[in-house]
Amino acid sequence: MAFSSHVASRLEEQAIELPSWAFGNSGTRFKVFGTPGTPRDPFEKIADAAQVHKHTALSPSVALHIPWDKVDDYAELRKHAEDHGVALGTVNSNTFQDDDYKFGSLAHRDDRIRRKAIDHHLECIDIMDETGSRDLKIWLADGTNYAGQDDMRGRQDRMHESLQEIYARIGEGQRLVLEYKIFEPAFYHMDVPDWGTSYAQVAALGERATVCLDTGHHAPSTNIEFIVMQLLRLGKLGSFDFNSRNYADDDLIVGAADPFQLFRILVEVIRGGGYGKDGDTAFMLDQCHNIEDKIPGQIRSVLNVQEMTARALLVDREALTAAQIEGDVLQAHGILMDAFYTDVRADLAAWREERGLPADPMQAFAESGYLATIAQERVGGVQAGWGA
Ligand code: LRH
Ligand code: MN
Repeated sequence: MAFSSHVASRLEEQAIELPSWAFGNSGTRFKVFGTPGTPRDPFEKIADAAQVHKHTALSPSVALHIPWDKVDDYAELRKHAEDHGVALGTVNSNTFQDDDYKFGSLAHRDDRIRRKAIDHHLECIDIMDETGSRDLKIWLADGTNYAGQDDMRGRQDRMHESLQEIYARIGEGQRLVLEYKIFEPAFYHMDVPDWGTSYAQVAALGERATVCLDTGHHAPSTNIEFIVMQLLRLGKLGSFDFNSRNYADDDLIVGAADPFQLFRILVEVIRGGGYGKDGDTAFMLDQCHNIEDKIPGQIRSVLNVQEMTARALLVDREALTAAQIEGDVLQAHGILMDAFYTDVRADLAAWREERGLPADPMQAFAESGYLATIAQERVGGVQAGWGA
């Protein structure tokens, strides 16, 4: 049974931004593995990201991370992206790899350190003006490791002041998205540990400030779709960092560890008006392919999001609402599970072919020989990574 025209057209509204850093080398504290053909600069990262969009039409933009993607000429980088059929997306700041930020950045006690961190964010907004990016994404490693190490209240107040100065520079058509994370690299408290803190901080800034929800940044067994519902209800779910995890911030392929959770999250995104062309919630991947090939890893990821989106779009909302009003617990639950258990893979393959896309993008990319080509061409130089 093919998709209804409604579902088929809703699927065309999907756009999942790719993280430039997923195409570079990444790993753990134990080892960062290299791979033949790994990009050496942002231009090669964007060329690789464009391969994902070429085979899926799902990922029209690439997020940058500063300074990992620093270049002399952002207009040239923007043109390069456009020549490859993609756009430059979210600009991610980085105040987690400089010795000065050992005890924090925007929340730091020292005026000089806070000044430095604020100026880095103002530089990121200058870059957004050149790349045409909408979102400045701020994730702070700020926090403490031991109780009593610092005054948590004072840190919140200093962070607020710093964010206010950054927010004042956010221009027309631009947004600030503040990402939260429950722990790591701080192991006692993070200054933005949860959605409530991020919401409190962005609500105090203004309407162009929103929350970023990274699916790997919660305590185990957190009902993430409840947070999605609430942030959409409050009009503050600015963006997702999609990935999956079994234990902590594993940054694995989205949907790999818990496809049902991804489905439940997308059901709430659609129900809350955050999906598609009318939604205001950006979808981004934030993943690291430590051992698997990176481009196929990203293709698999966007296909996983597409597949669970298709299933979520199949939820019979009318019947579900009727069962909920009835208080028919098992009927209501059953209706949601029917959609989740609907195998949409063949319909998606047909949907792709109808739009001139390969029915099986993973196979099409494998047969393209692109990986062998870049492994051959990209000899010498330094493979890109987190530069930690
Ligand atoms: C922090 C984080 C953040 C990025 C980084 C690459 O864990 O999720 O979004 O800056 O990963
Ligand atoms: Mn993230």
